[in-house]
Amino acid sequence: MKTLMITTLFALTIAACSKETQTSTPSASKEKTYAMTATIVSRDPAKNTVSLDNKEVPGEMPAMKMDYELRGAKVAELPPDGALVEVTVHDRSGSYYVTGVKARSEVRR
Ligand SMILES: [Cu+2]
Repeated sequence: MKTLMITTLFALTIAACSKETQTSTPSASKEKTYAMTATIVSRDPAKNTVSLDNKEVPGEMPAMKMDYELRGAKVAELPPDGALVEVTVHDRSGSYYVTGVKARSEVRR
């Protein structure tokens, strides 16, 4: 039952992002990358995924909470949960993963 719930939740978050990307030209093999500022919500060391609560990236990703696979590093090595970070999002036609997670000092404006 828990698996079903997680799967459903995952499908919903993907759908939310897909809505944004469907308007752009579909290109199955192209990978798009962009920087995103987010707060680390939680992590799953077994799957090496990290849940991020991100700020809006205009034209790419509305502000939302979403799970991402982390590549090139272990989630256990990331800054603690609650930390503000800057990540590189890799978007392969609606399939997402992140790299280059760096702690970011608060920017006051
Ligand atoms: Cu998203």
